[in-house]
Amino acid sequence: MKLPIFVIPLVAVSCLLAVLGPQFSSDWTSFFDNYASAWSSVSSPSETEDFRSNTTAAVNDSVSNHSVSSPFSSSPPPPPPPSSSWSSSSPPPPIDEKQSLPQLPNMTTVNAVLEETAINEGRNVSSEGNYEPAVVKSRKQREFTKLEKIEAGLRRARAAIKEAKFLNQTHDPDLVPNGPMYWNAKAFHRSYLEMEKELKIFVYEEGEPPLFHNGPCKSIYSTEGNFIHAIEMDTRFRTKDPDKAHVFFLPLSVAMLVQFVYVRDSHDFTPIRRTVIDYVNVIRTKYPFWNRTLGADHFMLSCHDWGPEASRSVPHLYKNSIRVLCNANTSEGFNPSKDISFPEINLQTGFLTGIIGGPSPSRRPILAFFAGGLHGPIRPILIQQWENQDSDVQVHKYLPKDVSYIDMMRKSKFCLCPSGYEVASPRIVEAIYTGCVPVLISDHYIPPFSDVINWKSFSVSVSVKDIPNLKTILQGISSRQYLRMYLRVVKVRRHFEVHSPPKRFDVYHMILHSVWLRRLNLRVRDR
Ligand SMILES: *[C@@H]1O[C@H](CO)[C@@H](O)[C@H](O)[C@H]1NC(C)=O
Ligand SMILES: *[C@@H]1O[C@H](CO)[C@@H](O)[C@H](O)[C@H]1NC(C)=O
Ligand SMILES: *[C@@H]1O[C@H](CO)[C@@H](O)[C@H](O)[C@H]1NC(C)=O
Ligand SMILES: *[C@@H]1O[C@H](CO)[C@@H](O)[C@H](O)[C@H]1NC(C)=O
Ligand SMILES: *[C@@H]1O[C@H](CO)[C@@H](O)[C@H](O)[C@H]1NC(C)=O
Ligand SMILES: *[C@@H]1O[C@H](CO)[C@@H](O)[C@H](O)[C@H]1NC(C)=O
Ligand SMILES: *[C@@H]1O[C@H](CO)[C@@H](O)[C@H](O)[C@H]1NC(C)=O
Ligand SMILES: *[C@H]1O[C@H](CO)[C@@H](O)[C@H](O)[C@H]1NC(C)=O
Repeated sequence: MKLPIFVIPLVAVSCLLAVLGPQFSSDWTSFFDNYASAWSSVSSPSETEDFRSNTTAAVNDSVSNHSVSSPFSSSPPPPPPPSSSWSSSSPPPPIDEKQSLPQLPNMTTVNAVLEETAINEGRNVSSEGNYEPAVVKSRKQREFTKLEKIEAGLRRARAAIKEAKFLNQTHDPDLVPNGPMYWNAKAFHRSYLEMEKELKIFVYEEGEPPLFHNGPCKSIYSTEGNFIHAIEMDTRFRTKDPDKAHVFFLPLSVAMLVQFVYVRDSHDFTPIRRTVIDYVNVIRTKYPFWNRTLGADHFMLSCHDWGPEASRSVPHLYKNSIRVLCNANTSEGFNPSKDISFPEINLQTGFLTGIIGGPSPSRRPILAFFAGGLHGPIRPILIQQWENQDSDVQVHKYLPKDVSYIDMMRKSKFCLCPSGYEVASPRIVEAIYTGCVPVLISDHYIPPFSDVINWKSFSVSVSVKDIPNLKTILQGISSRQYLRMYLRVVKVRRHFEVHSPPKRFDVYHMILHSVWLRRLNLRVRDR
């Protein structure tokens, strides 16, 4: 089946409007509730290390019954996930192997942004080694100086970031980052300011809603729609001139592909795969930019469990492009030096109203709290060990109807965030919103913004084998240490907040910053 890609003018849309008309806008939640989507410690900080992201921790969390893990609703959980012929455990559908994958030059990690060589050079990327028609070459001649200008700006930015640690911090009316939550607060701040000065993103206009330029803004996948809408409306970072762009955004929504293209219960990924392939074919035929880097300065995003799978449709997209994914499972090809962990935020109403905030530690009588379905292999262990065992460690499958999930979080010092069916869990951000220190129980998970923030400073990682010792571990954290963590949770909260329009340092800008850092690691040149 060939799915046509229509080229139409961009429709400006906003998450807070009923974009799709009444039949969808009012039914988001129920759609996502009914749709059983799912088959789906960081090192101690060192003052001199920057943008560290060596995360040893992990969470293979997933949520098949998304409404269950969706604490903001008391709706009953949806049906169990279908078993799948192409789940993560089974091999992905065959991909087009016709084109070989030229190996990109050495990948500099984000960590290395501030290292000497990386600063000066970045990662060289060009399409060399790829057959290039002469026509394209002569056209590229014209772009050369524009690209050079862009690269010169990036070189200057790298130098400024590198220097930041020796300078006094710049005044900033909104936030002067500091504290152990940041691997290097000065470098982050400088990098953020450089991003504001430099970063330009080109959003391909090809494709039409609802599959493109659109995405869910409520539900568990809300970050997908919120980001897409925010960047479409962006006047600061978005450029209409692709020759001025540092990065190129493929505005497709995997959640929408699953809703509109995937045949429910078919277990057939082909329609989604074809749509992604067609889209990349359109943009790489029409524009010179994809071929120039084989996708390395292009990014896509998905909060849907199938995001990684969708990216596999096009080998260069999977291997070269920046993938912003909630399902940031390093065992499934998530590469923290080029990919970006996307926070999963369950916005039932589309707004933060009533979600943010919680009492001080002294008014949190419960030591630890969890409620949710028995998804994946970790939660059954947790439930078996702790359900109804101990009033300090409150572990529940489901809360009684009259008990508010969010209030339980507010009454708890620690919120347990165990894996479900896949790695990302909305609980982590919910804990941060409510001032509850997150406890990550996970494998192969890279938490969001690990390139900038040190999760170890405001969260606890507990391995699966230590689940029986949960209480001892948490009680072993002194009240002074707990207070520090709590205050840091409150401080990092702003980086996870969703605003419309976006505000500086909020989740939208943090994602842009992660994209910016990945781009700083590239040096694009023409032949
Ligand atoms: C983190 O990375 C640094 C440098 O790469 C290394 O020295 C340190 O041991 C790492 N820590 C962990 C916990 O892996
Ligand atoms: C992460 O990926 C590995 C490898 O595919 C898989 O075994 C594991 O279940 C995944 N984690 C989750 C939580 O899905
Ligand atoms: C790639 O990096 C490794 C380790 O940093 C280095 O040994 C190797 O020479 C590099 N390869 C190229 C082609 O630069
Ligand atoms: C990138 O290319 C330039 C010039 O072609 C070269 O001098 C530099 O060493 C390369 N950098 C890396 C990281 O490969
Ligand atoms: C940094 O601030 C201190 C005190 O405010 C001042 O003495 C010093 O000269 C400043 N350094 C730089 C490099 O601006
Ligand atoms: C990019 O390369 C593909 C073949 O790899 C080619 O079909 C396409 O026309 C190229 N795009 C441009 C704009 O030249
Ligand atoms: C997490 O991944 C590991 C390794 O792939 C696997 O053994 C474990 O069962 C997974 N846990 C969950 C909760 O999926
Ligand atoms: C998922 O939710 C539905 C209700 O929407 C419920 O009937 C079903 O039992 C739940 N499944 C699991 C595995 O929790």
